Amino acid sequence: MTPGKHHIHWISLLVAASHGVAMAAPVTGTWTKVTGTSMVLTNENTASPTWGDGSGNNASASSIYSAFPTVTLTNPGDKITLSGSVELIGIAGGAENLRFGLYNVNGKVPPDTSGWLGYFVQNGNGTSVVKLNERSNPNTGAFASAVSGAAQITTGAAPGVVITDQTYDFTFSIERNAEAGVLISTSLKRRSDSVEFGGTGFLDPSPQTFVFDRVAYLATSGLAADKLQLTDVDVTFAAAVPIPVITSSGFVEGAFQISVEGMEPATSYVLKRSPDLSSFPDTVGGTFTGAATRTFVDPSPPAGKAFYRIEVAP
Ligand SMILES: [Ca+2]
Ligand SMILES: [Ca+2]
Repeated sequence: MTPGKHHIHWISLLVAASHGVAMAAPVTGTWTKVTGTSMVLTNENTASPTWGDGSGNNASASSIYSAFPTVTLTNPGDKITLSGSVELIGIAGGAENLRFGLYNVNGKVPPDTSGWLGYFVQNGNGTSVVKLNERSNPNTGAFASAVSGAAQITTGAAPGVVITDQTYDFTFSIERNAEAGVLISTSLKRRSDSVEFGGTGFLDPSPQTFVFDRVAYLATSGLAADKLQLTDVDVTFAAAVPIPVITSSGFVEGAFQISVEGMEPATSYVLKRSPDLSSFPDTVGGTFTGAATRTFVDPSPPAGKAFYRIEVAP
């Protein structure tokens, strides 16, 4: 059988892009007070800092932050997600402006917390919309300032009801896309009834940074909080799994070879063959695992024609 009698019509990879393993990464401080002269911050070396002591307006007009191990969104699909919950205690009924976000310290040395890059959201309240802001590069403003060094980039729907003394679950995620933009998605959802006070999303085509190393919160004087109890603050990084590609294929001394790069070493792959594309009933060789590159070989291709694809092994 000579190679000229074979007709290999179609070769493909049956794999899907996906996120790699994402490990929970509690943000255990040290949580640091930036503003709020009399505010009492405790549990500052845990992922559940207590912000304010519960006395009248103790947490009003105050802000806190923590560092976390630097996350860089290098590849399309890389994603950072902040999550946790906050119980609001002793807030004013008509209040708003709980702010939170993910930042890049941008070379600033404590106690200087101006000039950070990144994004933060301001909660909506009643008929006030949610606001998402991006820090300007460069800037000299405070990290949670919406009037200095930041630009509002989108809004989200007003919740339609007033924010109250309850527990809220929050998320704030930033994912790099293939065009070197970032997709931002935020939420601040009241646990008792799922009313959304911080929901918005935006595709920023011009990020000022892909590096994040700070999480920070501000409670304005309008919120008039006595205390905010944060619980299980977490920053998780999910690295994108590279998409495998076929780099070459062809006959070598009567065998048909298919070379692949970019496989996930922890995943098993197998070469499958079809006579007619209606299904791929033939398994060629064993499963392969343990490396990113591999040349799959069919030592005895059938006469006539054949179709091949490489699948993730079941
Ligand atoms: Ca109060
Ligand atoms: Ca931008």
